[in-house]
Amino acid sequence: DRVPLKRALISVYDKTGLEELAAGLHAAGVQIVSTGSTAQRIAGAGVPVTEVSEVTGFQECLDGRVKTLHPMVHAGILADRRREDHVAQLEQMDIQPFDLVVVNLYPFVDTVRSGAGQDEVVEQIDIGGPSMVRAAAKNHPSVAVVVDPAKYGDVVSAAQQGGFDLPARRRLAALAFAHTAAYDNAVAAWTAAQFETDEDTAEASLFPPYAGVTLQRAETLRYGENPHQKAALYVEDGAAPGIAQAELLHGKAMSYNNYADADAALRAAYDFDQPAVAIVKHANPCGVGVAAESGEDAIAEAHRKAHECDPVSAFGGVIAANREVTAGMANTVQGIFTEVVIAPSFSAEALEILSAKKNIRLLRLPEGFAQATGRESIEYKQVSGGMLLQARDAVDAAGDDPETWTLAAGPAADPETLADLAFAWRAVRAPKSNAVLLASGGATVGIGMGQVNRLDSCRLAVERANTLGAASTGAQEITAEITTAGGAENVSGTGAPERAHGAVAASDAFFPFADGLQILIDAGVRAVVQPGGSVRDEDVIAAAEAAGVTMYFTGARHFFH
Ligand code: 93A
Repeated sequence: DRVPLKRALISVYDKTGLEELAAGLHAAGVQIVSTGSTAQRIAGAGVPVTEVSEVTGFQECLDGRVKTLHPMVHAGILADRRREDHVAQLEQMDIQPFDLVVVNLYPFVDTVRSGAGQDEVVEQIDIGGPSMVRAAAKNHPSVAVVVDPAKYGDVVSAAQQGGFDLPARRRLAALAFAHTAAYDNAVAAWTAAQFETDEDTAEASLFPPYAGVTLQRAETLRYGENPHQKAALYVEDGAAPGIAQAELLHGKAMSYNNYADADAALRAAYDFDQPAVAIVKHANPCGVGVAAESGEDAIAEAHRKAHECDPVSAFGGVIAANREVTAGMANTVQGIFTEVVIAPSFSAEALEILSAKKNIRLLRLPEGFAQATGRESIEYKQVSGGMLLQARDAVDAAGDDPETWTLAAGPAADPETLADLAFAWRAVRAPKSNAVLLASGGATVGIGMGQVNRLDSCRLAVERANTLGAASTGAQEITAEITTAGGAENVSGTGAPERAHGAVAASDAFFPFADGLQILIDAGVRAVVQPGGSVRDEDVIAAAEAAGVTMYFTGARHFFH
């Protein structure tokens, strides 16, 4: 089922590898037809080439808008060589068939990104290129189509070996259709956005009528959230680099849950400017810690603090660091069963220490990740029958800066308390709502998350602060205990410190009643930060005042579902 490559049509904007391709095809006896500057380049390399205008009998016109849009070209691509009537018609009309079409398109997306004006962008909407690509892909029983210079080596090999076989032509056709689909998606999204701007609804232009999201499969995963679910990783064309582009430096392939948890851990760790570590289990942080940039081995210190919050849950966790992983941090992590460590980099020594563990996955973030977490990006959430879009949440809303907070109750916080409140406010964005988080000294000490009422989140935060502390039992000990006993249930908190006492608290949304706050106050929390804005704020303020507890209102909310 091979179709020998006798005649090729080549029309490429990106001339990467063109000369080698043309020389290789010529050497294999393939006749080459080509457009304007592509033909020039081929001829320049000393390879014989026929201008497409010679084939069509028409000069390129309208500044190149019409080059290949001609029956001599399209009938040559579209004739089904298995059909006698098609073959006879070609002969009748003196049209020679093409066996190979190599095209890449005008750089539409790059032109949009360059900030070019409308007319310039419109000129980069390729018409003839996609027409040839789609025609060749449709006629894959007779024609091979190539849109990616990375495939030129395969093309030359195929030319030498009697052409591509049918399965190969099918795969190429699928890639080609995906390529033109992505291209048209980008054109549609841009055009819609222009229309919005014209209507002076620039704000809505973030969400054009047509979303234009193009996803390409990057990896088939072993399974989904559970072993009986099929799953794959797709990457978004043109998206800012993220977890989907991270590089696996060591360990088994990432699982579906690993990806989800690693993304959640990054969200938490990258909310901080100072060195920070977040440990995630089941998409929620079980510890977040920061350390002063100037400190000795700051990232190891941040990890130690994050781990001490809840060593029980940290067992089997996913760890994200926003600085290079050092040997110091690696030495601690290697003693704790950990699924994934993700960071911008690993020191050579850290990589060696952690690579000694077979079951850990080490991931390096793609270049430019830190800059990619901004508000300009869009988040999607699938709902049945459609998709919700929103601007990404970031800790840069009006009200996130402690300087803008209003003192609602109690004495103004001293600088140390204010620093803890600022930390808690950033950290509380990461757990799923309802979230209430206790912190002390740049570390979470108790996190209540994912509850259906805020009261339960307060109870959970306090209970976890007072039962899961590492200080009494020791992280290693607990880890060992779980490893042998096989479950967190077997770990008792007896003798744990009352870490809620003297801690500060943050709540991701306002307290609807005073009862939740009262639980925190009764546990000895000394300062609280929350958005404010409840109809019962007066009751909440009165409870704080009565206890002499400091309370700030931010005016900003960070729900996360
Ligand atoms: O302007 S077009 O839409 N009209 C055409 O007929 C046409 N044929 C090929 N663009 C067209 N092309 C594109 O020209 C190809 O997709 C390719 O990107 C480019 C190659 O032109 P040249 O060989 O002159 O560099």
